[in-house]
Amino acid sequence: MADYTSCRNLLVSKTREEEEENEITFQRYKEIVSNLPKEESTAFEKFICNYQGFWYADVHCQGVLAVQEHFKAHSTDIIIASNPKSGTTWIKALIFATVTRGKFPMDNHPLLFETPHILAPFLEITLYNNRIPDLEILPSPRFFGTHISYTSLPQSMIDSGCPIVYICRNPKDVFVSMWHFKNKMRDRASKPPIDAMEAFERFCQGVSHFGPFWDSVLGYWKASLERPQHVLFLKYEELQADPVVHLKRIAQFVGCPFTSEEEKEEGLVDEILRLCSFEKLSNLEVNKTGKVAGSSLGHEAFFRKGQVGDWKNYLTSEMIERLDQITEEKFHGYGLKL
Ligand code: PAP
Repeated sequence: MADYTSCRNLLVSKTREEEEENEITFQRYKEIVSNLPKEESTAFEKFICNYQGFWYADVHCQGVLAVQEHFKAHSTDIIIASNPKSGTTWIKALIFATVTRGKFPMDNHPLLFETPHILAPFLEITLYNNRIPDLEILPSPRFFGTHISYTSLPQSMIDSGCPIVYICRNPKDVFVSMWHFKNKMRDRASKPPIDAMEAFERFCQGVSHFGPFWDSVLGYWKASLERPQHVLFLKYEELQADPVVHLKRIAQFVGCPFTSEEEKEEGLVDEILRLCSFEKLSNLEVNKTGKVAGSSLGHEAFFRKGQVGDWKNYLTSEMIERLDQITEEKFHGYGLKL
């Protein structure tokens, strides 16, 4: 019977025919991507390309094209969207544990043995990476992650009305987290660390993976105002400050609110928050030593400090002023503060 780790089976082609079919399909995507505007990348690949106003590594852009053409949403799907380094791993774990509560004992929970990135796999990065997977084999509800901008989401996702939870984070912490992450990836590819100022300049210009950061955030912010029953907009900092309130909001939004017995007598809200805490997840064997499917990158790369305001330890006053000013200008008139 399929379980939530079945996604691992989707990451390998079963037959020679399947492999050939995928090769033909992706050859077409590669051609499209090769004709897109490009900029040199600050991560490990050579270039990032611009598609529908957003910047992607070539391989991720092929994934976006495949998702747009092939992904068929179910109304029961739960989509976890974000710009990278905004708290994706955390929110994936929280939503998975909340929605599947009662299905697994807490002392033998899938999150103790599997990374949140397999339980709620990324569409364009993991599942549609050089293949068209049969997602119908996954148990319901299906959990998917994505960094695709709201305006580029596949139409079937919008039409299905499935819940989309977006998490955003202060761009100063996003930049610092991304800078560390990219240096880890470059280290694995035997490349020297990126110059912090160069990376900063690119980020400010919007030339960052799945960016411009501000356009990603605004797209989901506007959608959450226009379709509040379909798009929930969360902030990493608010989740850190008041996790109980926000976890209950999430549960309500995805259609499985906590009963007062679950909350008060069984202490389930607190138990889920403990299970998904940075301290708990980052100390599990799977997250300390496991590797990202199909990559030499360790899961530990997704757990660094998990704090609000670490930017104070890295950014100069000029950098802070510049990022604050861009954020102020970009969000002016939209009623959004980060
Ligand atoms: P992704 O979008 O690339 O999948 P994402 O999980 O958003 O990654 O980014 C990792 C950040 O979330 C790290 O932030 P930091 O570099 O500032 O430390 C990571 O530490 C943080 N993070 C991961 N898990 C948790 C958690 N359980 N609670 C709070 N923060 C977390």
